[in-house]
Amino acid sequence: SMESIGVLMTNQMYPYLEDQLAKRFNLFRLWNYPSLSAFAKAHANSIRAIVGSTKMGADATMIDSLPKLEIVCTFSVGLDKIDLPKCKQRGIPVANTPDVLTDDVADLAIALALSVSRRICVSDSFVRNHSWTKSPFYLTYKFSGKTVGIVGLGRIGSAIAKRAAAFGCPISYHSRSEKPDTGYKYYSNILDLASNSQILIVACALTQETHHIVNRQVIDALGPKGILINIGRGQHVDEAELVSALKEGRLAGAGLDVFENEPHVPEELLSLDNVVLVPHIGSDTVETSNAMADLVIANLEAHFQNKPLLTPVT
Ligand code: 8YV
Repeated sequence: SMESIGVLMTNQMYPYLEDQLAKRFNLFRLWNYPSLSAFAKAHANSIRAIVGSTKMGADATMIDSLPKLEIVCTFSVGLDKIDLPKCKQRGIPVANTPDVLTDDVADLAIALALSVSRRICVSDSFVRNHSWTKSPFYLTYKFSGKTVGIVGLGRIGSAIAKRAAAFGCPISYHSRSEKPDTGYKYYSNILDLASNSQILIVACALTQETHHIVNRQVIDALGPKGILINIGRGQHVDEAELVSALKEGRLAGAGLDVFENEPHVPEELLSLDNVVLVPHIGSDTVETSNAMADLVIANLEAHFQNKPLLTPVT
């Protein structure tokens, strides 16, 4: 039985995951304590595992304050909130939740591209506020056949490419290196990708190299008819530059699941009708959240049974 093993959850994520962790382990909830240091003072030596999320992962301070820490799991595919070099230095394995969320995040990217192009949200309001009885809705733009540029052709980027290809969209991508046998056009420079795309979709991991990878130059290369979709991380995009480009008509529209300072969204975006804004819901379906939670549990159990992790981060 693993009931005596201390596991620290960094914040409230998903009730099913919390229930399952509480059933199997000695679960500690960091949010019930006034601070990390107050928690560590009382329980540091009890904690052998951290379960983190995109809201709060495991930074160097947290890792350093838990001397018995053996494993870090994150309820996310993204690893940007985990100090990986620190984990490596301490010999602490890390597990995330790849694959199970790929379809949902790719679906949302396409949904945002369609919603921005076809003005789904604005036209829904148009019906609800009775505007339709006064005039027809204005014309929108096609999504099918538009050239789609994908930043990051990993699991999620590839799933987006496959979907967009089914809409007849020619696909290009940018990543650190060219991938073999994709059938998609590769650009080693994101500016060239943006110049040759009508819709640019950000789907890479957040690292030092990809912070603000979409800057003013990239936005201007995408141009006044271009649409930006971001299902990666808010920090991939220089948000202030995005806002001014949208306001000044230097970019046609944007569909955003992620923001630089979540849950805060720049006030100026809220009044723009050429943007679709959703609250970081890429993987938030019942099916996928359950699968992610089960994967977190399975990784923890594997670790404490001295078995290989299911989804180790290497
Ligand atoms: C969140 C995500 O984990 O996996 C990621 O990296 O950003 C999302 O899937 C999800 O919203 C649960 O917090």
